[in-house]
Amino acid sequence: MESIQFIHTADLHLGSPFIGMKGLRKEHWKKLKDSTLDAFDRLIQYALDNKPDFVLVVGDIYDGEDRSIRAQARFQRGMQQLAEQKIPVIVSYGNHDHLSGNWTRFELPKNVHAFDDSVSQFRLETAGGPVVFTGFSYGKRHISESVVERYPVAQDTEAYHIGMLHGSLEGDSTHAVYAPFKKEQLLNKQYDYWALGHIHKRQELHREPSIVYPGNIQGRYRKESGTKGFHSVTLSKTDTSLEFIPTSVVQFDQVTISIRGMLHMNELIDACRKELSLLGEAVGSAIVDVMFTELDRESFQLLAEIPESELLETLRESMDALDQFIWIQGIQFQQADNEAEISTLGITLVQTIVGWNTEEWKSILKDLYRHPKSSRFLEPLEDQSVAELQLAAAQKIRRSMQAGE
Ligand SMILES: [Mn+2]
Repeated sequence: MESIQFIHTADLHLGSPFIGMKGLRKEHWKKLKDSTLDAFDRLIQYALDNKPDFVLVVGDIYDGEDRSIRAQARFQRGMQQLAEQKIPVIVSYGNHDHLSGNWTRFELPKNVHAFDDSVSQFRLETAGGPVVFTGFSYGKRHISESVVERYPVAQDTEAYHIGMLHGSLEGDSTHAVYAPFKKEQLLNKQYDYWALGHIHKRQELHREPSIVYPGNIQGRYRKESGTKGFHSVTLSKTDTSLEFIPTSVVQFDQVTISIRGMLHMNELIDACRKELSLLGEAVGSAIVDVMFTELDRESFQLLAEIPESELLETLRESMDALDQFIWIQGIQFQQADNEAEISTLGITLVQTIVGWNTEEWKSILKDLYRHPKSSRFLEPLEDQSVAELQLAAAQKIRRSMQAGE
């Protein structure tokens, strides 16, 4: 038996609304708004150019249960293009595009096999040999029970066995836990490859056999940073090779810039512009958080009288002169190690904020989260974002309450 070649993608989140990003310039906003759809087109173009044996899409094709028709039309068109080249597609739907959602339906072409809501198998003959896929689609939004036990152990050793599973590793609480599994449970099935979805960060949980999250194809906010894409996989009975193919149209990222000893604003602006245009050359369009580090006495004096919002707007305007889409989303400051003293009131404030636990943050923010209009737009308040909030608040206080200023 030779080898098979296929595309493994997941979490396309077509039609993501990019809530909270509306300060962007008009043309940049359009590019960001269409970025999930355009990243998907890059994937389709790669498939048309490279003609894999098949394409796997492991859940969350759409961002919302309502599946915008624009996103569906784009997906439909991509599937049609693959159909014309006789490239099969195997789809399982995830928590974001489960089968009970309320949406206008499109009929997908015959090259697409979509799993229904019970675990089942689908067999495909390819030039490299027969392949048996096992998977299921989410029938509803939340599947908190383990589903993997319903996957049969591989029997036919002549065929390649591929498991498709949209879910999370048991004990991984960084994302909502869906269809939890243990690595050993997957390995016990004797499959040749596990194509996972749900976690948006690209990672390989195991090799021989490979258990893989390809991550999403386009970042949606600052936490989904770095280049995003899918995997092109070559699988034989003895070997697996993964090639990462980038697709992201706009990259979320963080840049650190030292401002030690800076006395003049033009130095700071120049340093910022230089770093960001380098990033732009490397990755194309980007939305960045800038962390100014090594804030010392000189640079502190430079910044002391300037409201942060004005500094941010000035930096954004200075980036407009560049012929690139680089949007500064936010700025932060980190002090030099020999941190200047802050006033006693400042210390008390910082200690109070740092002392709040997640429950206290939730109680402080409860009115906002319970508000019928605002709550729809808020991400759940997780421990990690609480830590980020605490850090940002403490930095702001430190910066504006230094002793003797
Ligand atoms: Mn997802």
